[in-house]
Amino acid sequence: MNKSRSTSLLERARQIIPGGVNSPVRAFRSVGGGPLFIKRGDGCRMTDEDGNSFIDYVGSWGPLILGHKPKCVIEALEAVLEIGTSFGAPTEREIVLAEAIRDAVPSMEMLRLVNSGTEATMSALRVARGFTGRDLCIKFEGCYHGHVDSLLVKAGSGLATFGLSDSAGVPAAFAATTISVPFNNLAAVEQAFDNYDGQIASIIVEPVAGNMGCIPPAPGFLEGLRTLCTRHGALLIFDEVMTGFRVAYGGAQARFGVKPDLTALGKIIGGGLPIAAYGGRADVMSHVSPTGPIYQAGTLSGNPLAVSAGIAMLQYLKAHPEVYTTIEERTAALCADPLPGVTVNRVGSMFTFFFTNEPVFDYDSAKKSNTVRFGQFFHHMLERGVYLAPSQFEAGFVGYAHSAEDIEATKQAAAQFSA
Ligand code: KE4
Repeated sequence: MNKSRSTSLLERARQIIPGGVNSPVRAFRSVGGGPLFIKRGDGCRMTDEDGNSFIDYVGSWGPLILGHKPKCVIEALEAVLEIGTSFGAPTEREIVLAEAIRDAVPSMEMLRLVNSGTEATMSALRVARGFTGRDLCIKFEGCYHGHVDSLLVKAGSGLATFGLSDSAGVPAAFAATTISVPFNNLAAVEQAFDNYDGQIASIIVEPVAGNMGCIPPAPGFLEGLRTLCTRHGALLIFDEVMTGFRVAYGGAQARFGVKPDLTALGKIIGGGLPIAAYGGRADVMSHVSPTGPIYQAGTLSGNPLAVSAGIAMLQYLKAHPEVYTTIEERTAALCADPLPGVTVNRVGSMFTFFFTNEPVFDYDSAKKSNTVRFGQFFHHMLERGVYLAPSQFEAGFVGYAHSAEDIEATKQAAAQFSA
């Protein structure tokens, strides 16, 4: 595969952008080799600067549930350009999008639009602290909620003790406000509440983990978190930036029937444009400035460009429920009959091929995967025109633009790999 233009562009990019990328996972560091520089996307395909074409299972890390350049979004963007891109003042469109989100996710009685998933989770965390008057938060090892200082932590020494900074530049004091426990481990959560009862403002969880690879909630796990939060007066935050409008029109909370107090959304609600949202119980959100003492703001929050794309996306998904049945069927087909030595986890249209024979139910079990073999598989597939997420610890996504033929071609390419 000719990569000469990507290679030269990477050298040029590295001179001015750290690692040549605007987000670390794009650098292919965990699979080896250099990233491909993409020229365009069309439907389920991307074409790189050397003219190589790929079936794309990253989909911009989740937003592109309808594939690249869906007609509904492009038409909405073309239309809104007539009136402008940003005003820094309220517009009717923001109400329309907020109402569409609440219609799909009724637990979000009130919400605020922001510009990234990180902003959404950071704000939800602050709201939980401001509402409860407590400082601590419980998160789960392997779950990622954006680059929020206090959430860039790795598990502390004990099972349910304070986190340790997992990034340079994060003060230990910030990390110490987060208790990191194993995903799918309710006993560890109960232990944390016992250790720090009355001090825990929230639990934040990816209801389906996607950032250590795809890991479903164990039966009763989400229900258990709901019970514990209610019992201890903490707020349950579902980080649905990835699962929102992905695993169901109403997100994981609809699919699993568990109602959080706050939800963070992103990715799909922007239709590929930068937009996110956080929200939940009206009695909680009414504490957000200017109606309450919890401050949160954003210059481009609710800008008409991104909001118009989001409205078009959500209106399409609401009007076409067949999107969900189709992508679920296509992903099930893709994940059927895995290679020897591969464990497949799937929820709806998000999936991960773990290179391990063991079940994968938390971060420790995910880390048993053979990341070298995954890297070899990744490049094997890339050479055959299939673009997977460039890390064992990421989820892949099937969108409505992936045809049955694309799925079959992908399976044929995988079948040629000697596990
Ligand atoms: P952003 O700030 O990247 O918009 O969203 C952060 C975020 C929050 N919550 C969840 C559950 C997420 O998956 C993310 C971002 N996901 C990663 C993919 N693993 C984005 C890819 C990247 O970092 O470049």
